[in-house]
Amino acid sequence: DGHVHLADYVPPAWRIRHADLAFDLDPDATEVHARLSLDPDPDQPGQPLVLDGEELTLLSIAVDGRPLAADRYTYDGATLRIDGLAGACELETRVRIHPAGNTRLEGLYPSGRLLLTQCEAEGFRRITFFTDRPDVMPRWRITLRAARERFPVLLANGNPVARRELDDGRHESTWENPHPTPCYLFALAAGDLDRVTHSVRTAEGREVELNVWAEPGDVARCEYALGAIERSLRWDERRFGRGYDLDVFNVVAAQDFTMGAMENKGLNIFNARYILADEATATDADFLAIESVVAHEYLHNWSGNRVTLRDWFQLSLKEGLTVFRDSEFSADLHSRAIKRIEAVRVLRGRQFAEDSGALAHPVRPDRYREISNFYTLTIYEKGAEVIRLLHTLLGEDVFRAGMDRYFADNDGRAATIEDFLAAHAAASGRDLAQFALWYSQAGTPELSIAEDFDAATGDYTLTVEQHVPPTPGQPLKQPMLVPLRFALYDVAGAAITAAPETDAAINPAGFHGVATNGAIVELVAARHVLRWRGLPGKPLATFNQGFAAPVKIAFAQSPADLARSVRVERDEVYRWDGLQRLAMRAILQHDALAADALEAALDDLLADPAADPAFVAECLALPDFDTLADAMAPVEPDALLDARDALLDRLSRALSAPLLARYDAMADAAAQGLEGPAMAARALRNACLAWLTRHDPAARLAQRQFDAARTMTERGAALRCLLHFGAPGAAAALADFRAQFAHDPLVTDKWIGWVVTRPQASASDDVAALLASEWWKPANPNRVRAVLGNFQRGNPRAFHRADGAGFRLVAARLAALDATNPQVAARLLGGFEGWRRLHPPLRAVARDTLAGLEGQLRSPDCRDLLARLLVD
Ligand code: HT7
Ligand code: ZN
Repeated sequence: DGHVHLADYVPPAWRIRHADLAFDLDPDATEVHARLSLDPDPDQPGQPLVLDGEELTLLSIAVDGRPLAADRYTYDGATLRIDGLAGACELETRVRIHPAGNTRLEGLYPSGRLLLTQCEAEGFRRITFFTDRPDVMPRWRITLRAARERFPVLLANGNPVARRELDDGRHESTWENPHPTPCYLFALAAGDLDRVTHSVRTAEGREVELNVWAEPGDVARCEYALGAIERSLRWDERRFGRGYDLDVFNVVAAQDFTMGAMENKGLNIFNARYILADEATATDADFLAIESVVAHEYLHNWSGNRVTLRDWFQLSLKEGLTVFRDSEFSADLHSRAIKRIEAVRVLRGRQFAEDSGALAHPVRPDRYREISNFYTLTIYEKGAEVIRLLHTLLGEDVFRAGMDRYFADNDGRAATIEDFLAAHAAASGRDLAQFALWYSQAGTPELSIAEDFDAATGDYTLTVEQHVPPTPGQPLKQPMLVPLRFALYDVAGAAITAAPETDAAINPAGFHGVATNGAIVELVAARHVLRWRGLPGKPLATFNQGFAAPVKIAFAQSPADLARSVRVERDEVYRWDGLQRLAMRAILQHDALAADALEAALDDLLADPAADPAFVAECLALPDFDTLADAMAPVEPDALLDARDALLDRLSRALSAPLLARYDAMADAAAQGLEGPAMAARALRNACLAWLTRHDPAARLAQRQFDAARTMTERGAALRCLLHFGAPGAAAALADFRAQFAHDPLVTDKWIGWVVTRPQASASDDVAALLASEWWKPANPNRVRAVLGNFQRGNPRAFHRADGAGFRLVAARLAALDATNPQVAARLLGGFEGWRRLHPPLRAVARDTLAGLEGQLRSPDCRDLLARLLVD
């Protein structure tokens, strides 16, 4: 059926002990000479050698120095097969490839004047014949040769070992990577690159040269990324005891890149948007994203590279773990609460939608047709949540012991999620069998909590029921192990510390009950009862502080109690979440009491000098479309967005005085600088500005901020307000901004993003105009995301137009995009994942749009997605 199945795993019949590659680089015809030292698996003798190879022109082939006769091998365009090899041998192939014709940005491809590679997941087969799977891990020697003038810098994995001049103006550079490394981590970069550099001595005493490379005009904007590498290196030493293991760490910025960045061993290649930054061209959010992606790729050196994957089903073993690690890095360096709130926003808005849509899958899928379609929010973000759950269950010290054990036991190996859990089970002495369901069951667990208070006896009970909804291919689910944080407060707001009764009569066997700190109950069954006896009054219960468990909670509570819990509870994530819930009730249930309570709470927050301005800004950001849609069935986009707008209008009008006061009072604090307080001040000022502009038809405040801005954070937010509220000065401001940054593709992506997210149905006309303009560059993934990705994900009003114009705008581009870059096309197609939850008329339009794509999309990526989207 075209699927690869987890259950079918068989170790490779041949191992590659060493790979020696030599490249003669040329955009039009690159020759790759590979010498592979091969060993047969003694447990699988007599197997043919089968190597992957795609779009390769085979020039020569030899075994142990002797050319191989044509009848000794076959190549069908996908695999090279050699029968009758007796034992360990050396295979030598020479192939020709055509980088200039590579629009898929997989394998070796041009970006501007550079030549670069992207091999994860299965791109290395487009470079040379190889066993393109992660459990084949040779050591590497890589030689690059190219014209010196055109390609003065030649970089590859590992340490540089030799350089020399050749004839005809060419030169050669040789690299050695002594660590066993799968081919998906192979990389080279060649071209006219400049760098910023900094040397550090690691805790183990190794001198390491850190370099960030970019096209010459861009290096001035690489300093921040360079600093972020050093911070990541230090943090991994401190928090996980992990050191760096080569003499150089190179990072290259590329304008054309399908994803965010790639953790190739010793040579990370980045989308330029996650490297280039200064205060004039990058926002505060950009700086934080750069630091976090730099950390993510750096941290992969242990979680992914030193310990790699047995097969692609284990993808979350490196991605979920590395997202957990990078989020801890950011939390340790900046505000833990803000980092968590932002992660929860993404999780609840986007991952929960994935989990309840047509493309839902477990953190470890058990089959796939196209692995590129599994670089998802579930693998990354939910995968990180599962690691966080383990951390919550075990505590920092035991978790660290488990991680040490995992790294020690699996260093240099291709591991599985079982290996990971075994290390933690051994370190903690806990049975993690039920916990493992988090990896195999898709869907977001739902907890329904009911309370009962008997005023006569003072007995208080909480009944907690768990339900995991059906998902494609998984109709029935078992209860998961959920560590549920909770607290009870008395009428005076003091915490009730007594542990509940959880006796055997009312709880299932194996129930762990309440952890010793009294704050966590480990749910293991579909139903639990917690009982407190003899309380003097009805307590106030709060749940899931820190959003410790990635679950949905339904707890019937009055708006007044919810608002009181936000005042009583100290956990900032809970407090933010409580306000979000009031907003959801106001929007989705038109609950006027919830709206009143929200207004009062925000009024208090705006007046509270002790509140972190960044936190207040988070509270002013009402739940987004995805989060609201997840709680509505069926989804009526216009009704939902009208109700959201109505609440925003009401709140911003009622709170205009404190909003303006806060905006003005923070002007000084928001002046230049990347320190936390300055960023926080800008975040809150910009949040206030967006609310205030709703009732400022001339948008005077936004215009003033635009004219006086010293940073992109201020200028960009002001321009966005001018555009989104149709201010009289919007067109002139846009023209001015566009001209100022015409030469900069990343800043051009920004204004395009603000134009296409104007929250009116007519924004689709602006998108159509952009698609017909000189700014539409379909070969550049960042630009495709700027125009179509932002429109689809960031403009729910126009994308969901009742006449289908929004859907068609995206769909009409898919066939052409699919022919050039299937992964970019597949991302956009995946943006239709929620179509079945739309209300009937719009659902019919979506179905027709998707059905119309059948037969038009040729790549395995898009065909797989389309089939999953349309299956009944
Ligand atoms: N590990 C990297 C994944 C990635 C990728 C996957 C498919 C196609 C292109 C790609 N570029 C990068 C990124 C990361 O998670 O660190
Ligand atoms: Zn990653």
